[in-house]
Amino acid sequence: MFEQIKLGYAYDALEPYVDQLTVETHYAKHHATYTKNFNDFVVKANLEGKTAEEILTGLDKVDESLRKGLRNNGGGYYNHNLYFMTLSPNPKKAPEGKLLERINDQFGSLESVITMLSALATGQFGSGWAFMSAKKDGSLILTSSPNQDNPLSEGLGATPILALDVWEHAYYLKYKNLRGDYIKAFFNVLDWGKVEELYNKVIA
Ligand code: MN3
Repeated sequence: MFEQIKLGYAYDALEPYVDQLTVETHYAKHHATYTKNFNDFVVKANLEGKTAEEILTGLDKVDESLRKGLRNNGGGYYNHNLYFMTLSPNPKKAPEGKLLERINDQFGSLESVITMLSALATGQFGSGWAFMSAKKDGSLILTSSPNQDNPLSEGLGATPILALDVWEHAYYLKYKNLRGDYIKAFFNVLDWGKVEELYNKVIA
């Protein structure tokens, strides 16, 4: 059984950047529903015991009638776990160590990564996500995806370590049509310490 991560903060803890009602609805309704539906599909597809990563990278092997449900709900389960675990009311404002070195080598600076991710998130037409993902060799990729897809289900050979949700349910109650303002706010509560921890796990 897959379970939602436990939130390490109260629903109102990300105010004023992400409002209480949005966090509560997003976590307790949207994420909870993806998780329930994912578990139902996992049972139907006889995939119990596999990790979410294994399922999302192996979608080509499952019965076609179950593939879309696993892709959408497995992605929804996985992406939201990543999203909620990397947000914090007391975020570390920049990574250190290997992740910072890699960012500087590949993209020049943390500011340019934030600018590029913001552009990907702004430019994602309709519902979707922007991701920073890491490959085992330490390289980073910045991408965007529609729906609940991610670099695992897209077969990019990289593990997401930062997930920026730009579905309207992630911001509409507070920011209405101003997706750009929400994206700016997201980076105010993004915990680079957690992103760094996830990066170090991928390259270990
Ligand atoms: Mn969402």
